[in-house]
Amino acid sequence: MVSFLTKSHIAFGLKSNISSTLLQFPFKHAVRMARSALDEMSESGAFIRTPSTFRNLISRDPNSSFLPESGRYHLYIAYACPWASRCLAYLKIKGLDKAISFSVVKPKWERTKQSDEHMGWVFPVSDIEELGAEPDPLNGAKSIRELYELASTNYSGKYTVPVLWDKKLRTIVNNESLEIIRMFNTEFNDIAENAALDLYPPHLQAQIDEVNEWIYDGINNGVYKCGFAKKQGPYDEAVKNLYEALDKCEDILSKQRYICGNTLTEADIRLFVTLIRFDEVYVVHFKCNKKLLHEYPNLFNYTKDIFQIPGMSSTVNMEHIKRHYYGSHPSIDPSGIIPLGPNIDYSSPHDRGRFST
Ligand SMILES: N[C@@H](CCC(=O)N[C@@H](CS)C(=O)NCC(=O)O)C(=O)O
Repeated sequence: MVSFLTKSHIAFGLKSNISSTLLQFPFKHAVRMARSALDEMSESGAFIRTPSTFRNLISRDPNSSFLPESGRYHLYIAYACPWASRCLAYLKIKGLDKAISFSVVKPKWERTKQSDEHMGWVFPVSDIEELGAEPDPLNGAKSIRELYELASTNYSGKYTVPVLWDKKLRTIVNNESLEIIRMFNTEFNDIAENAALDLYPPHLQAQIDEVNEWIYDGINNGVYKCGFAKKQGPYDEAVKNLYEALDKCEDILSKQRYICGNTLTEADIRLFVTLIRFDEVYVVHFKCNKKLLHEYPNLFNYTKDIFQIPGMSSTVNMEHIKRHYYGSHPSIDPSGIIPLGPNIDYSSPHDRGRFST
């Protein structure tokens, strides 16, 4: 049975381990949630992210409804989105891009229907309309919203990317990047070209979980809390937490190559997707300008190091990233003007080879 997470199950779902039993709930179940990130606001003016809804797990367990078959799944992403980009990064570095296809939406949000005002991710109508994006090859959908509506007739949450789509059952398997990357890490190892790479090895799991928690809160989601705060108090608090977390990373990275030691892990991929957007977008658009990334010697060189892992640079499309953020949030940037700089070259040499791996 496919699972569809309801509000009352969200707390459990977020705490549950990826390998735990599938959440078994009626598929066609309505959820009342925010329609867009711009609605995710508490009364105090703080940004509060809504949990993801489709939480099925692909598993090698023969009883699973979602077996890890080559050619069965499709990943819908936006290059702009850090959460979607971490899934794409896994596709590339695990060598899964022949087994799992992917497609990219247009960077700038547009109206998803003529009949209402919702703005969101849409597909170009042809291969030449938008460099780096393509029409939906599977369902001919005009928007990511349409995919959610195909998967559930009464869905009322946000229409987010990433979306992991099952071509066989014609539904959304999962729309939570944290779970998607864990599945990519372990469940496809019979077909992954780089099966030996384990980004969540058992002996580091406790450490990865621990750093993920404060990096998510302070940095990954922290930049959004800075940018979408509607009042000075929540902004001040978010920016303080952000820079405490960045300073902590800088300190860790002054002693070792990666965030959990001298081995690349999930924690690095999760941190990277925010760092690569920092100076180009978050500094200006989300008011994270107390200190720039390239002013942190270790964090800056670390970002280049991860960027230069084979396959990673292809997951970073800075043109899409900038056009999305500066063009899609009129409540914080009504002009939509894209700042010119700073155009940092992350492929230039770094100094991280000074640590043994
Ligand atoms: N928890 C989700 C978050 C995904 C998410 O927030 N995606 C954003 C783009 S960065 C989105 O699609 N937003 C659409 C909207 O807010 O309407 C995940 O990590 O997969």
